[in-house]
Amino acid sequence: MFAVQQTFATKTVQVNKVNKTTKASFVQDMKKAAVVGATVLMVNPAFAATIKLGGDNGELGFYPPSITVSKGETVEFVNNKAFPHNVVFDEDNVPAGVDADKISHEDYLNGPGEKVTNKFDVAGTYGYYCEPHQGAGMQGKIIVN
Ligand SMILES: [Cu+2]
Repeated sequence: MFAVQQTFATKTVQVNKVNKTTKASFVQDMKKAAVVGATVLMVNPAFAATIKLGGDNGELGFYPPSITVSKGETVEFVNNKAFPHNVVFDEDNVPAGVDADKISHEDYLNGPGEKVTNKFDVAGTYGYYCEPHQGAGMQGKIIVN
């Protein structure tokens, strides 16, 4: 948003010393800029936390393994070490009405820094695990308030 606001300021200065024709196109530009601004807000939902897939020393786990976020916030899962990993929500441990399959990311994350995100709109507790490392205890919990 800061960059957009700066553009507005620059254009305002220009408009003050030019004619009405330019002023009309400035209004058009303002409308376009407003649309762009709204789009930016839509693709940048409230960001809550980053969870690392694999510990810094190659531990098979999610770090941090348990977090609490607010409804509507987005959590990102970033591939760190000891991949491949994936993020699968436990159908027996998500809030009623939430489809665990739909919010899971079953495709393996194979490269460092690869990420997937989830936006949580329903309050409750979400249990999840990594399929390849479930046996090694790679699981986590997200509490949405
Ligand atoms: Cu894993």
